[in-house]
Amino acid sequence: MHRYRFIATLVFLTSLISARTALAQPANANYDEANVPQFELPDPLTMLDGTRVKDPATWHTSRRPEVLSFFETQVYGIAPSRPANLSFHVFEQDENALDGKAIRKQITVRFSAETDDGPAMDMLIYLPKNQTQPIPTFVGLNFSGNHSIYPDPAIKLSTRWMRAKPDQGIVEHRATEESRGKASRRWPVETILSRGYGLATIYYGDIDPDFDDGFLNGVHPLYFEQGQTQPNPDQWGSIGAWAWGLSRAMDYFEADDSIDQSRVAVLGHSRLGKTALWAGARDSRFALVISNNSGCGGAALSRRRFGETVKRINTSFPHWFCDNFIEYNDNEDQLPIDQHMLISLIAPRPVYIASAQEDRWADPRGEFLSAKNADPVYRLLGTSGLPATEMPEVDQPSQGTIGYHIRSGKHDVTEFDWEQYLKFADMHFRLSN
Ligand code: GTR
Repeated sequence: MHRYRFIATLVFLTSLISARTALAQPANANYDEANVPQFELPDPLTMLDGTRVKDPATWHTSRRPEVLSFFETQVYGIAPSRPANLSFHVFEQDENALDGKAIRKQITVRFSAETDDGPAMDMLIYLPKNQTQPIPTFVGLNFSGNHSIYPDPAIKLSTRWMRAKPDQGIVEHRATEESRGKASRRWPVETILSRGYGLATIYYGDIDPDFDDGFLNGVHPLYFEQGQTQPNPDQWGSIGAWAWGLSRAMDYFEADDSIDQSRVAVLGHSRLGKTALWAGARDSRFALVISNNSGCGGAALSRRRFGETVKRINTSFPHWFCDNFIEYNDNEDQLPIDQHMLISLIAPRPVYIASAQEDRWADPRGEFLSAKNADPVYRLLGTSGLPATEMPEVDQPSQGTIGYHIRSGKHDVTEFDWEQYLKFADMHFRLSN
C-alpha cells in the first residue's frame, strides 16, 4: 500500500516537474543560428536624440542615466530607495566556526521599524579568521535557504516558503533538516575563505517568494501607496526586489568594519544572475559583478530570440519583470535597449559573464555578444574591456575588465566557474596569494 502511494506520488511529482519544464522550455524554442533574425543593436554610445557619446563625462552625466532609466521603466521596474527604518540585528556570531577556520555571523536585516515583524531577510556571513584588514567579500542570493549552502548545523534553518524540490529535502514548500548543505556543491565555502575572501548569502525568497501571487507577499506591499494593490507597470517586479535586497546587504556591509565595502563582488546564477547584473547596474557600490548562466533578461541579447525569449519569460514568470516589459513580447526590436547595455551600466567596474555549452536555453552566444557589445563603453572609460574579439573556445576564459567564458557542461555553477571568479577577483582586487 505504502509502496503504491510512494510510486503514485513520484509519478505525480515527476509529471508536475515535466509540466513545468515543458512550460518554461517549449520544444519549439529556436536553437538554430540560421533562424536568428536580422537585427540592429542600439548603440550604447549614441543618445536617443542621436548625439554621439565621445567622452566619459557625457557617458556618466547623460547617456548612462538615460540607459538606466530605460531598464528601470521598461524592464525591471523602478525600485524604492533605502528604507528609512532599515535595521541590522546580529542574532548569532561564532569566532570559531568551521573548526576554527572562520568567523560566522547571522544577521536579520529588517526593512521596516524595529519592532515590526514585517519583511526582513536573514544574511549568513563567513569570514576567514586572523585577518588584520577588512575582508573583500562575495555576496549572492541563494535558491534554497542559507542552511543549504554548507552543512553547518548552526546555520538557521529557513522557515520561508520555497519552490518544490522533494529531492533536496524541501517538503510542502518548507525546508527540512535534510536540506542542510544540499546546495554546497555550488558554494565552495572553504576555498573562498582560504583565498582570503568572505562570503555572504541570503535566501532570495526572504525578499520576495518566487511565485506569482500578485505581489501580496514579500517586500512589495511595504511600498504600496494608500489603496495600491500591486506595482504600477513601471514599478519593480521580483527581480527588481531581489536586486534591491542585495543593496540592503551592501548597506549592512557599510556598517560592518570587518568587511571591505570597497571590494564587494556580487554574483548570482540563472534568475539570480539576472538579479546580480541588475543589482550591479543600479548600485555602483558593488565593485565587481558576476553573472553565471543568466540568459534571457540577464546577459543574453533579447533580439536574438535564441532559446528563451522575452514573451516566453514574461509568460512563464509574470512576476519577474515590470509589466511594461510585456510590450516587447514578440516585439524585441522596439526595445530602446538590449542586454549589452545592462552590462555597460556596470562600466568601468569589472564584470564577468559566464555561459555553459549545454545551456542553450540561456543562449551562450547571445551572452558573449552582449559582453562584446558592452566593450566600447568599457574602452571609452579607459579600461581594457573584453580581450576576446571572437567567441572563445570552450573552457578558454578571456579576462580583461570584462571577463567571459563558456565552459563545458550544463546550466549550473561549478568548480571551474568559481576558479575563474576567484582569479578574476584576485586580478581586480589585487590580492596576492
Ligand atoms: C528557467 C528560466 C530561466 C532561468 C532559470 C533559473 O526556467 O526560464 O530564465 O532563470 O529558470 O533561474 O533557474
